[in-house]
Amino acid sequence: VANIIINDKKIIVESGTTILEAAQKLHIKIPTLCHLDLHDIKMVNRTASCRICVVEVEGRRNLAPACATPVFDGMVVKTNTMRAIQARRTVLELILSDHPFNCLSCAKSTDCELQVLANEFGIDTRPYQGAASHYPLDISNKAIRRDLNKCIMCRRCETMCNEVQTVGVLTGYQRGFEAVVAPADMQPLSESTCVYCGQCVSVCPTGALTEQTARPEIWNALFDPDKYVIAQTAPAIRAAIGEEFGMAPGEAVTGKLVAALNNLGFDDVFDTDFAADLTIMEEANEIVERVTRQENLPILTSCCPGWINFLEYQFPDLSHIPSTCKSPQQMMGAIVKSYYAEKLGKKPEDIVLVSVMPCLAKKYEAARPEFAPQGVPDVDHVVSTRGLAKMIKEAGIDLATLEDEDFDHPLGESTGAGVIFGVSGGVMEAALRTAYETVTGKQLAKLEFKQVRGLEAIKTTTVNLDGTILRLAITSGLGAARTVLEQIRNNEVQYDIIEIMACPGGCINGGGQPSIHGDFSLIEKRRQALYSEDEGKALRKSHLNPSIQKLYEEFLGQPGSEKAHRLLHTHYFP
Ligand code: HC0
Ligand code: SF4
Repeated sequence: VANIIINDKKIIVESGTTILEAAQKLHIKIPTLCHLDLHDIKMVNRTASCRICVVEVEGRRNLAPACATPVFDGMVVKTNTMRAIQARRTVLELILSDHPFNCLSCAKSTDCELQVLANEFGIDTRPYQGAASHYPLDISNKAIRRDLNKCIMCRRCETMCNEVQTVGVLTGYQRGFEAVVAPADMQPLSESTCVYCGQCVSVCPTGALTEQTARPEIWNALFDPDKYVIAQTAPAIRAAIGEEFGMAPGEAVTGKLVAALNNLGFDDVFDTDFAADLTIMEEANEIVERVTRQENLPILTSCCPGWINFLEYQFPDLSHIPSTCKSPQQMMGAIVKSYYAEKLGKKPEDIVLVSVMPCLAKKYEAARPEFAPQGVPDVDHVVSTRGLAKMIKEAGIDLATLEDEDFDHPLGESTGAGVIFGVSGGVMEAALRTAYETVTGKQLAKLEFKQVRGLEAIKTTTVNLDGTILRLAITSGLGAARTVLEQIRNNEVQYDIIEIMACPGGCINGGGQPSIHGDFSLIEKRRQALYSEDEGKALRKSHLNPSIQKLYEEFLGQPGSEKAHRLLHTHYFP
């Protein structure tokens, strides 16, 4: 251990601790733009590239970057001397000398870490005028917008893409003034193997990585008298959108979210949780079939478009393992544009379905050509949690003060099993609840499968379903997925069912969620919000959802029927 003193305060810390970490323990704030500590997955971006965190260490001539300097016994640190503050200001001014000053029109405005620091330092002019970068915008795809002119080389995105997700698209490129973090040969993202997980966007401190927005198209649809406009909202939205309106993290705001969507003028507000229940009906059926026949195991639960892209690029030899079920987002689309369109007496092209998703890959998924039968997309537009919060604010609605409202029916009715899809382990648990009861005809004594819960990147366990032992693996974050998929490829492990979510922790930590600015305790709070909502639901098993039962009676027949296959199943790997 090391006895140290920071700003006259004594503390004892483990040796190897950095000055920054020790200062955090003392609640002393040292600003930084590049540092990022992903506690849950034990990954740290420690590039020490921004140099904002410099401090004075007694006995040393040079200022030390707090994020990369380990403490030693007897160390005396001062974080707020004139010299340290002046050095930070100079670094900031140099960063800003090659940064566009268009904060007003930047998508990241009011949520930008560079803007906050510039404001805290009272920087209101550009003291250094030098060469300015002029890179073209990368708007090559539906999900992510890259503006290299706003990149400050913190390399957080590189850590996410290379180390956490192991996709390896974003890397340091060129040197000196020309240096940027970009795909090889400065390709646009659409020509790389980017899976659009959005984890780079989540951690970008500035407006260099943001999302593509469909807000103008959605406003146009809402004000078009000839369109019937429907919203569906993903499980994870309700656990996070309150944060954008100053509500306590982890407060589920389902009723207020529905009220806000009604206020915006949607004709119907449906719940993707309904479609999650529907997915479970089809998927539990497929699981039981494949496990009984011992065919194409493990079965990989459908859901996350990030892993679908990842599998298509990196594991084409495992094309037999994914479930053929579409994701809930796409199942909702298929049902709205068929069953519900018939009920309304409307043509599919006169209905506009808008998905509210915590995920940027969902924008890409909705635009996949296989999900536009006869050229009419099942899902027309996708807006992120952040994007919807902007629309709500734009309309002058204060979500926090709205009275709760309920989803419209029939496609707004859901069970607790649908709610927990938004967290890692949730799809597995929902599938087990239904698979058990449909196979055995018995009632589950205990609904919760706690062994599949939690934020660990890889969870493995077995469950005994009335004599059938199922071997399970649940992973979140694509690096963890790679580890398990490689073990499967090499026949080193045998699993019956696996669940993969591209984002660490699941959709609650998706690339479209409100920024957490490095505070991972928010993810745990969002996780708890969804499990509490599950606990509070009258029905907690997908097969008990009365609107799902009616949908099968009136329209689909049985799970796995020919019609269910035509509308609700798909094949990836083009
Ligand atoms: Fe998810 Fe989904 S649970 S991927 O994590 O399956 O985005 O929240 O909407 O589609 O339901 C995201 C979240 C969804 C889908 C659902 C699944
Ligand atoms: Fe890498 Fe994901 Fe960002 Fe694509 S979206 S560049 S895969 S981190």
